[in-house]
Amino acid sequence: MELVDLRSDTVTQPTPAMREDMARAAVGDDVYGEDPTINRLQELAASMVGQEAGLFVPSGTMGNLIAVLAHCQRGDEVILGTKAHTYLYEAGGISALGSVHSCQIPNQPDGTLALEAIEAAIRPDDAHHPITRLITLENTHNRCNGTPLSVAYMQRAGTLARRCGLKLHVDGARLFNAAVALGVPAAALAAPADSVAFCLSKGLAAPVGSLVCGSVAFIARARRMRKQIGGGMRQAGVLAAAGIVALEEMVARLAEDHQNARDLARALAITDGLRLDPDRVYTNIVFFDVVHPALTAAALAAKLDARGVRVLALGPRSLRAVTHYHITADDIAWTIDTIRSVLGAC
Ligand code: TLP
Repeated sequence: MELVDLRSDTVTQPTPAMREDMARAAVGDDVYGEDPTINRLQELAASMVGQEAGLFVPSGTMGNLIAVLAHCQRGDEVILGTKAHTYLYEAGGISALGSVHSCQIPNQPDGTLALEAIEAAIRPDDAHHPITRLITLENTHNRCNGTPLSVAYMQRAGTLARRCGLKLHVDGARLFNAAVALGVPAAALAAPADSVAFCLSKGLAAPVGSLVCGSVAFIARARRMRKQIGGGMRQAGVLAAAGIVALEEMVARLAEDHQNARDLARALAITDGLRLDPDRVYTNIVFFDVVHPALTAAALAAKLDARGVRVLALGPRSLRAVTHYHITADDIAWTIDTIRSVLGAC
C-alpha cells in the first residue's frame, strides 16, 4: 500500500548527499570544541541568520530550553503565546528545569503577539512579581497555520524588547520556511532578535539537530547550559555534516512544499465535511476541521491511516497535514482523492 505521511515534516529522512557527507565527515570531540564539521556548521548557521555565533544542539526543544536558560535566572518570567510550541509541547521544560515562569498572552491568528499586549504584560518592579526578562516569538507559527511573521513585525518586536530592557528569542524551528515564503533572507527575520533556534531535522530533512544562534557572549552561556542539561555531544560531526547539506541544498526547495500545501488546502476547502480557509496557508502546514456529523478528528485520522494517508488529529475537530521533502504533487492528488472517498463513505 502506498503511504503518504503528512503527520509532520519531522518524518523526513536524510538525502543521499547527506548520507555520503556523513560517512566522510571529519570529526573530533565537540565538548572540547574540536569537531571541525560542527564548527563549520555553526559558522554557516550563524552567518545565515545574521548572528555572531551558533551552537549545535540535539533538538529544537533543547534549543529553546537552552536559550531560555541562557537569558533568564530562576524566577524570571518569559512572555510567550498561548499557542507557542514552548508553552504547549515542550513538556513544561522551562519551568520544570529552569524555574522560569511563563506569562502567556493570546496569539493573534497570524501567529504574532500584539505588541501592546506584550508591553502591557511587562511587570512593574515590585517584590510581588517575577522579573520580566524575555519575549519569545515563533516563526513560522506552527499552531497558527504555519504562518510566517514578517520582517517588519520582527523589527518592531526587537525595538520593543530593547526599549523595555528585555531579550527577544525566536523559536524559528521553521525559520527557513518563513524566509522562503516571504522571499527574504532568514537573517532579516532573525537579526532583530537576541537569539534564534532553528531545526535542521524538519523540512530541511537532516536526521537530527538544531542550532541556537546569538552573540558570542550568549553562545558562551548557551554552551554551558547545553552541558548542564546533558546535551554536550562528542563526535557529532557525522550529524553536522547532514546539517551543512541541509542548509546548502535544501532551503530553496521548501517552495515546493509550500505549493503542495496550498494545492491540498484549496482542494480540502471545497470538500464536503471539511472546513478551512485556504488563503491562510502560506507555508507547509495545513490545519483543517472536520465538520461531518458522524466523524471526530481522531476517527477521520484513523480511517485515513487505514488507507495509507497519515495526518495528525490535534483537537476534537482539528487535523494537521504537513508537506515535506518526500511528498510529491502526485501524493497530494492521491491524498485529496483518499480523503474525499473516506468522507463520502461516512
Ligand atoms: N514540532 C513538532 C511537534 O513537537 C509538535 C511538529 O511535528 O511540528 N518549535 C516548533 C515551532 C516546533 O514545531 C517543534 C517541533 C519544535 C520547536 C521542537 O523541535 P524538536 O522536535 O526537534 O524538539
